Amino acid sequence: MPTTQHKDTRSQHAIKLEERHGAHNYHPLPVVLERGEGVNLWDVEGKHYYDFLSAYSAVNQGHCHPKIVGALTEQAKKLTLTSRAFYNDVLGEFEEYITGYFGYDKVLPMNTGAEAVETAMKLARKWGYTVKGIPRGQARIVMCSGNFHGRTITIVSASTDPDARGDYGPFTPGIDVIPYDNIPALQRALEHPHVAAFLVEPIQGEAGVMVPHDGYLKMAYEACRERNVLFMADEIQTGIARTGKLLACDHEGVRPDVLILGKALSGGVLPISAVLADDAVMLTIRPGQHGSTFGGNPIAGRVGIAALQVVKDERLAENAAKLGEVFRKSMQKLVDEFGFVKLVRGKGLLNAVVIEPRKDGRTAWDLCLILARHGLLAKPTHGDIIRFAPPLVMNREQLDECIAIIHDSVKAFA
Ligand code: IF1
Repeated sequence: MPTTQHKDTRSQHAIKLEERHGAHNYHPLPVVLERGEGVNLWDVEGKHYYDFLSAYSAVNQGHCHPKIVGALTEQAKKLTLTSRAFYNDVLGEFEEYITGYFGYDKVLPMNTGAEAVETAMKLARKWGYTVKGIPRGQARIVMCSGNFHGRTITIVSASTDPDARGDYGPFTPGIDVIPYDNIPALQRALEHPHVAAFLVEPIQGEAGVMVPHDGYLKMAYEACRERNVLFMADEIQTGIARTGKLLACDHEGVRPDVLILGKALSGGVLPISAVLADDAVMLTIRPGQHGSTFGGNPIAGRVGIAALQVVKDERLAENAAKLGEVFRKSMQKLVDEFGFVKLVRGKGLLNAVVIEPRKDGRTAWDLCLILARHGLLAKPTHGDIIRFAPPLVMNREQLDECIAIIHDSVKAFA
């Protein structure tokens, strides 16, 4: 028998390289992407996919948006980084733009989401000691079970996910974890006089797109008001038009005391995050007390402005609201047609479908493999949940095509 010379495809090659040389802290779907444009992705073999993850909502504006990439490349040719040891001619403009856009006195720019969450937690403690009068070293921050706010040691100190937390102790003290979507539990936690802040996701993303009951955010905000506790919203995933409003808190008319943004603040071209608050809170941090080498760099400033402009110019919140309704209605039809499709939930274009694992052991992972084969990329989580979150620049025709793909894939899975 002639020996067959097995030559790896380009996909296999790329996967093997990562396996061999990269840390094994991820288990990706076996798709190797090379190019993106709007809602479209192509792999190294040239196969086309619709993106239904949007890099966890970082590319709300679509892949490689020309205005955002244009802002990036123009500024990159001129000045990339000065550090904050000096002023640069972009940062102030960005700060004016973003504070006007979201309606806050001040912004503190960082890079990743986790850094912005850490910043908010430091801000809460600082405010707690210097304004609220909490005895030094005693401040507490209330957070929710099922939360996901990033991966630093302090943030995973608040995590209830054994994978996120396991073997990373000792943990940061001063964090109280209460059940999500539970006002009595919050009220009890807030009785402690040393609570500086309540930090919450308006919809829990990682937990599987857990949408709290109507009125939860409003009641939580009021409970915080009553106790002189800062209401801090992590809108890193839910913000910037994803749920059909500029912010998920807008659905309940809640204005967080501290607003945390990341991901889509750059449209996915580089890490940009930000914490917004009014002077009474933000000015408690004085020069030298917090910072970052890259936070507020000129490229980030130009990209941030462009990314937020695109959201307004292209009416992405309205589009997310409209297409979200269509999407959930179609998924509800799947629930009615296929017994193992348990339910659909979400807001705007942040949605999840829950799949009952099959008797033969196949899970949401296997359905995602079928979806990929049919040309649609979505990510399974917790074994039985598939998150569906396309870029917000999708149009109705594309969505209809995607719904057909999902239908065919579910049928093939059944
Ligand atoms: C990964 C999940 C999403 C976030 C919220 C802060 C951060 C995130 C609400 C930290 C980050 C990510 C990180 C990403 C997977 C992802 C995720 F599956 F883990 F849950 F989006 F749903 N607050 N979310 O969702 O932001 O420091 O990463 O910039 O691979 O860990 P970051």
